[in-house]
Amino acid sequence: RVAAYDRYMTFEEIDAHVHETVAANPDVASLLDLGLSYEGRELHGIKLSNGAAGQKSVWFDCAIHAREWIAPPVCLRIIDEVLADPALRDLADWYILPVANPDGYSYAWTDDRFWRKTRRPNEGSSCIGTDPNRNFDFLWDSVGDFCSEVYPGSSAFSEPECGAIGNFVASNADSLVLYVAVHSYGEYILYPFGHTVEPVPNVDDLIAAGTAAADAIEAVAGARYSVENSASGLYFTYGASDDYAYGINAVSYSYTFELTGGGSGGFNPPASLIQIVVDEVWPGVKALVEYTLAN
Ligand code: 0X9
Ligand code: ZN
Repeated sequence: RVAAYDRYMTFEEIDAHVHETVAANPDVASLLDLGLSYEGRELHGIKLSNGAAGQKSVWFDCAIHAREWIAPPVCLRIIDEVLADPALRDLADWYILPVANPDGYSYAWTDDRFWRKTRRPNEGSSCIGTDPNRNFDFLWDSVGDFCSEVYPGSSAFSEPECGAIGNFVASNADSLVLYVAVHSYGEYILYPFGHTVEPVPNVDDLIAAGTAAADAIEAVAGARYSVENSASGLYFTYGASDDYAYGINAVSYSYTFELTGGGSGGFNPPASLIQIVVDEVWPGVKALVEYTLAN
């Protein structure tokens, strides 16, 4: 059962799709159950595996930022591809979380198309939510006020969505090789860290693997994505998910994909772009996984 790529899917549709996909493919797919969001929505993804013991694993999450609707289709496309190709399941076990911030994603459908944060109220303020990509427990820093779009929360992992991902990543460090957070926008493949431009020890490997992904995208879509250090390519950050996964040594390869923008402000690409984006990004994902598992 293939997802829709000609329109955006609601959280309920995506969640139903996840459950149907697991039910229809019991031999290779199982539910990735990370618990509940603040408002009680399911943090449900999919594990795809050949069932062999001792496999390495790779992680993808999408839409930890509520308004980045172009991201979940990329996660769903990864699921389609890995279901269809046993060789991909022989490479690694795949963990894919299509909507990492379901409360925010749902609010972006019902109330505010450009909502970014979680939906947990902040005590003593009328401004709601925390930037989940500043809430991870690696160099978490209490900067900014409640109303800031990058408010990091009252403490590291104050947000259940972030704690759930962080806990999974930390407790699967033995098998995990690659962590990818899928965001929009800007057409970047970003590698750690966000708090310093100082090169990390395996920066050459990070750049080589990221470049393999960018080259695979270029082969189908032309030169588009640039491979950059988060801090120098974008801006300085603390407490981001990719830096957490890398910083606690859960993975040796960690990235943020910033997909294509388009439409108002870049966060609202027309639905006609979905198919194009998933078609061009998948070869990059495949190349990245092949590279990181071989090195
Ligand atoms: O600022 C972010 O969280 C990401 N950009 S977005 O426009 N999607 O909000 C970039 C995060 C990159 N990773 C790190 N800075 N560690
Ligand atoms: Zn984002």
